[in-house]
Amino acid sequence: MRSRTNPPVGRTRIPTVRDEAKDQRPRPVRPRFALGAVSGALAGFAALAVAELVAVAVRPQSSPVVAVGGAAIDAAPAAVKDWAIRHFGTSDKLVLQSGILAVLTVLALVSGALAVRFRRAAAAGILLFGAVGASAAVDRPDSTGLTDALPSVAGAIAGALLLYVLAGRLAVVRRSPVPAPAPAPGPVTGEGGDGPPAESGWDRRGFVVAAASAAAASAVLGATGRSLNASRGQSAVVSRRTVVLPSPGSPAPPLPEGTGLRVAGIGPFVTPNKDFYRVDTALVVPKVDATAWRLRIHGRGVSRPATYSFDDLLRRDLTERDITLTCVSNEVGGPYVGNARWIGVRLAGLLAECGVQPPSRGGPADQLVARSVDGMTIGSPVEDVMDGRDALLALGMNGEPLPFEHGFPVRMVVPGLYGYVSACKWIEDIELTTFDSYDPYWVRRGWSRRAPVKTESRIDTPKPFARPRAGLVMIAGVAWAQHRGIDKVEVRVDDGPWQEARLAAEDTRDTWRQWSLPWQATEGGHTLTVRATDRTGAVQTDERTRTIPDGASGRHSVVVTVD
Ligand SMILES: Nc1nc2c(c(=O)[nH]1)N[C@H]1C(S)=C(S)[C@@H](COP(=O)(O)O)O[C@H]1N2
Ligand SMILES: [Mo]
Repeated sequence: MRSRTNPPVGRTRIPTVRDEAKDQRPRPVRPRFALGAVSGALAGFAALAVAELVAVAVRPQSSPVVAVGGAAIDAAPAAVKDWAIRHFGTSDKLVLQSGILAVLTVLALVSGALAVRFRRAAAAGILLFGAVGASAAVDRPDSTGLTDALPSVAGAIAGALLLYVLAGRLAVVRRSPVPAPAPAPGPVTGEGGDGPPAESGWDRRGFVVAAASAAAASAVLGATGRSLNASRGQSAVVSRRTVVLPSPGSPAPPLPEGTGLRVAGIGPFVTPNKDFYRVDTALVVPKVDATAWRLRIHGRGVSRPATYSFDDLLRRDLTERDITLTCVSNEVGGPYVGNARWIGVRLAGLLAECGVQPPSRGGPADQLVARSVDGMTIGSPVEDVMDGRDALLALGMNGEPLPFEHGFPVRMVVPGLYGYVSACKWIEDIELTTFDSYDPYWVRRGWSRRAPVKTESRIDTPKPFARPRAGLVMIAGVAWAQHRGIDKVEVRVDDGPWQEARLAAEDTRDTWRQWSLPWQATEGGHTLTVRATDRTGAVQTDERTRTIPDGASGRHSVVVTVD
């Protein structure tokens, strides 16, 4: 079969005005792949815009990009996710969404190019992408049902129709080889003064008009949808603004003098909320209305299951504590650790009220599974939560209600355990169960069931590859071993002896400690290494392990060149 793009000269050609103006040189029929690709992109854009608008009526999380992104996060192997957190940090979600948009763009361009030849099939392809988005949305753990499919379905139908129409405008109107003496009727605009319409071979003006109006309409719909989605959750915002945190019955002891060292390059002892690291799987931060929020406690050995409102918790005797939170994905020397003053309800008291006994006192449940409004599940040892440590259902962080990013209205915080086994944000359900019978979210993805925080230390200054002047240089940083406490920090220059650093005052054994060591720096390259010893006498191991499955180990080193 001959290629249709290269018809034999003189057999098929599209006469144009220019043809007539010049000689009757034949001109091959060229499928307009580039314009097809543009149509595809417009169709994709329209689909997302319509989906965004429909998501306003359903819920922002049901929009296809968010749903597919969420599914991708859940499906990604632990190593990939860990890598993403480490390399992109808090912008990992932005990178993911941009990646999804890039893939969608390519798919749209290809569909559009194909539509020039296979109009129906390409339109059906757009519907298929819609089906993928719809099923991702319905399958999300926080899905509210089939309605979550609506944004993807509506978007796909709009996109498919648009592609079908635009590709129709691009379709070549085949004419006989002899130029028609008079304008022929056809699906063309033709009223303009630019020549006989049918002879242009395709509906140029119709295409431009349809494409431009589709682009404009999509931009308006999409922008409207975006801003409406962004302003959703107003009731949650209002409910947060009206929270007044009572003064705690058990306040945190005043910070001792000197918990924070005055060394440039080392952060404050209490991490401000705006600087506090954020690690979670939520592409859209849940906006929970505190007045409608409930927490249910139930499960094995819960003789008195109960449901609490936010006001129920606010009215209780509140406890305030400084607790340092650490992410299991924090590499040696990494930034995913922060210290805050939390205020909330002691979890042990609440559990006892519900009749829960820890395993050491014969309770049948050894795992407490916290579930969030977005479907995250986080499992902590019941024994740890009830052993007397300050495991909190936190309502406040550094003197204000929890920021939405950090779990408003209520989250868990348990000293000594990594966040993924303790710090459930946007919590709404606590189920008492066993480690044998239930694996929560991260455990299903290869992380350990139990994960106490490892003894770690970090050099904050000098920075890697810094070029300090010879002479006195302050080496300083932080060390943490929550719930055991830090006893000693030592620093070694190159292969020299371990030198004991000066430790800042200890707040509690649940918080990190700053340290510093003055160093008479001599010219040349040097490697600075730190190690901490916790109060059980355990020295931070030299053995390097990855973050998976239960947290990185090893010692932080910084290489500097002294001038
Ligand atoms: N609902 C929910 N809670 C969550 C997570 C999450 O993805 N979803 N991530 C956990 C992890 S891995 C950590 S380290 C802490 C981080 O808390 P932060 O973002 O307030 O620092 O939250 C924990 N709680
Ligand atoms: Mo984490």
